[in-house]
Amino acid sequence: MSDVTRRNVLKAGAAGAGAALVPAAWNAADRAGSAAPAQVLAANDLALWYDEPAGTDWLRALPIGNGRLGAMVFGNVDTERLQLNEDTVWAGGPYDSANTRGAANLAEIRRRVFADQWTSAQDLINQTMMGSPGGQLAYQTVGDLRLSFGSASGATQYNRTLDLTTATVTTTYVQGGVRHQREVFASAPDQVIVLRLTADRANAITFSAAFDSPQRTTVSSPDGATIALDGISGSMEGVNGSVRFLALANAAVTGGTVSSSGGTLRVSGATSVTVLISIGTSYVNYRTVNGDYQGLARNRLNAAKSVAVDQLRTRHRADYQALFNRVTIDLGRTAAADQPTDVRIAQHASTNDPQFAALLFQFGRYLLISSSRPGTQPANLQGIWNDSLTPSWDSKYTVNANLPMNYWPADTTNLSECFLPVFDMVKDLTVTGARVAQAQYGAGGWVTHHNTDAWRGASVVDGAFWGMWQTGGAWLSTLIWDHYLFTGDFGFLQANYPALKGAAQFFLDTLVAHPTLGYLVTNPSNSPELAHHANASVCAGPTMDNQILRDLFDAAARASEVLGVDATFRSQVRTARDRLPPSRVGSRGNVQEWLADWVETERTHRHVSHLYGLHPGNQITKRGTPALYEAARRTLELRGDDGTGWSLAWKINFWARLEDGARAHKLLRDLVRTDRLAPNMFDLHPPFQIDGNFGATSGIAEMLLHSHTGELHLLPALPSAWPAGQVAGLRGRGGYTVALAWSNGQADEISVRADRDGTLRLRSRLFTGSFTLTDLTDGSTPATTRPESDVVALTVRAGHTYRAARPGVTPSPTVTATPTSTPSPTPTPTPTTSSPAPSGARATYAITGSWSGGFQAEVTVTAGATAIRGWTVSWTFPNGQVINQIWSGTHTQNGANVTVRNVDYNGSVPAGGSTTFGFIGSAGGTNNPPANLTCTTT
Ligand code: FUC
Repeated sequence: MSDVTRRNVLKAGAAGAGAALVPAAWNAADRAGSAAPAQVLAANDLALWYDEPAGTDWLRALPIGNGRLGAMVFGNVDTERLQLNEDTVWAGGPYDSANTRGAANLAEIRRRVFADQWTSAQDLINQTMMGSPGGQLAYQTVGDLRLSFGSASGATQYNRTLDLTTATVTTTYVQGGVRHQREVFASAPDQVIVLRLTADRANAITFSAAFDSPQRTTVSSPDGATIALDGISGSMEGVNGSVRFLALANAAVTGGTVSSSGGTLRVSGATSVTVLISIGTSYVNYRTVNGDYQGLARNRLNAAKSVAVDQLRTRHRADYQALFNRVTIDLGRTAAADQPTDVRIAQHASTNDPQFAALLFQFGRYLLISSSRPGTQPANLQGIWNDSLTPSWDSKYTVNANLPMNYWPADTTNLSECFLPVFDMVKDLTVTGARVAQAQYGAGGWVTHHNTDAWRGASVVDGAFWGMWQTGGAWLSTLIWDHYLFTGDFGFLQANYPALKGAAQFFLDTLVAHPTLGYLVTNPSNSPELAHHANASVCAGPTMDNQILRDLFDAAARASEVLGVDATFRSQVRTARDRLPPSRVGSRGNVQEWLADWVETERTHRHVSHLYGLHPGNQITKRGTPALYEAARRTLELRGDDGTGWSLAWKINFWARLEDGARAHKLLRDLVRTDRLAPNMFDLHPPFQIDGNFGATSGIAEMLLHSHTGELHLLPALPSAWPAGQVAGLRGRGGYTVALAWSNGQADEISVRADRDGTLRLRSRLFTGSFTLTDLTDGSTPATTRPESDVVALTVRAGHTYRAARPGVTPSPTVTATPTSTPSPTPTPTPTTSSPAPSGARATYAITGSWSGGFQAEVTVTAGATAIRGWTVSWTFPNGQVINQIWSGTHTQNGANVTVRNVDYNGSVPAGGSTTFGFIGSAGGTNNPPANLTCTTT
């Protein structure tokens, strides 16, 4: 099958294989006299709730997750179904995606592009530049755990909720005079899914439970209270399935009996039951798949079994709330919030329901916390929730829009550490992408095209029309710098600078001078997925590439300055930057999408890639580039408001940056429709794609706070639909945590906590009238300058909170409480390396990310001239640091002394090769590197 045909099949797959994720047209009628359950009111309406079970509809089931493990909870009275995921269960196995025929044909491909022979250039790309395989591999389901309770008849008082304040799904009903309750949560600290069943009459709980799966699996009963599902991921694209996994479910009962045989668990006459679900996989990293998956599953289960369920719950909540509670938002409440969640979606167009925007905002934060934690895989196209072996677009990582969008809310909504899996992935891509850079472009550095997967495929896939886009790795690398602007984490910048530098190096090596315009341009590339002439997307120097590369080169240069390294490279990068084509206004008054003033073949295409510079970038701004800014508005008018879920979500962000609250709010309402939001609030491309959820959360944050132009702009795009409200805990670049309250569409009070010393510029209409400004930390009145009528500038000090208010406004506790923040981490010292073991192997310890009270570190074991079979690394923590979670290694910690071994992971490393394990630790204050770092090998 040709690659182009293949892509068409993939597209059809959206309606075929992935059809389960496309809801049948659905509706939900107003419930007369409806009132939210007490639990929902207790959660301050931050809960999804329903008065009916999900039945067989996956898009009515409710997601839980701990970053790694995920489940969709159906809440049926007769059969509870937990559809299970583990984020490393991917089809296939390690592969090298580089196509060695590429480099030899590049000159001819470029010639054809510059000669406007685009489709013939595409033909040659399809013949010589496609990755091997020509498509990537899919994220896959583990299977289901089903609990059969018997008949549902006679059940009354049914409801189910997903409480966003506790990350718990609860199902309750009354049957036969007994009130039953099921509570399900996915614990990050204990790495298990917990299903707790209780009843208000003794000995009332009876059910049987079994696993099933579409994967190649076997089921068994390893002991009298446990069932097991042992399987292997599917083969795909000619790559054999190689991720082994073991799911275990164990039941502990009070007041009844439990037994297990033949893969079926039987609980009879219990008063309460705790079912623990543990999953281990053999995926170690993108190139190693022989981890001890059974040991991992068993160890986690055994550890959790020794913890009382109340303790599991307490630890889960504390861990989750430490993230979730950082941001509070209140946009007002109307009676619309008394209806079940599906009714609210179905009625949204005809009701005034401002609380729904707050719910959608917090749901996005919930999903990010639940699908992306330090040490896990990044959130993919479906986060971690997927019931299929052949999900739409493989449920992988699409880099030309969707993956970056997933992480837009990470820093702005104060979930900085949830971002870290992306940087781990980028680090992997610097290796696989370097291979592709070398083989296909004869270039240094690294490159990634429009998609990647668990194996870190970096080549061109799906055909030239879609895949021949060079700036995927570049875009991902800009996130390194942007993340640093929020956190000020020097150690993070230092650890990730090689990726930034390598991405820039690739373009220093591959940009070519345009034959007539003289600019340095990418060739071949495209403006994502859009034809400029019939069947031709491939071109040279599309606007999006130029904008991304300006950001990349700026980021690489500034990072090298901050780190005090690579002065020559820095000046090369700056010289190249100045030769990139500028963004231009086209003949229709729009931003030109390509170097030439072409008109797109599809006028309302979902991608609006050439406005990257408006959002997430900052090259098109109201006050900095007024002509382009107007052109951006015109571009959006020409494209129209319609689009897929993620396209609508991006447009919310665009209109917020255009400071048009009414239009941003209109787009938000467009997204809350039954064809764009499922009953369970999952965003619909359709089918389900999680980017729209994350994009919407980001968009709402962008309506309330901007920080992309060197100032904090408060309420830049407040719609009249939210006349009064409060938000606290949003983050701004520069290391600011912001809270504010408003009424009549105007800010009443603003508080800003600074992580770092510096100069703060605040823009708000508040400053056009009289106002007070106080340093709440020392009670002083800071001196200000007034560069513009609505701007104040002041010198701020690290750790101080500043409050500006209209005179007479009573301080609101939410706003004036020192907002939770990510304090500036202490500067991280350079990585520490052990002296060599007798085998010549060494261990290098580096901190790769820090946040309030915690940090992520990686230790790389590099073999010397001799191959090693196994390793042990030990060290002493000098400042009371504690390891909470570790991956690709097994650890013990006694006081300050840590030992990590490759017991559960294969630690063999060839001569000169290396392997890395990582961990998350807590650090109260100082976080100095370890003493006595040693590496011993076998
Ligand atoms: C890009 C988009 C599609 C979809 C897919 C996952 O190809 O153009 O709309 O989001 O990624």
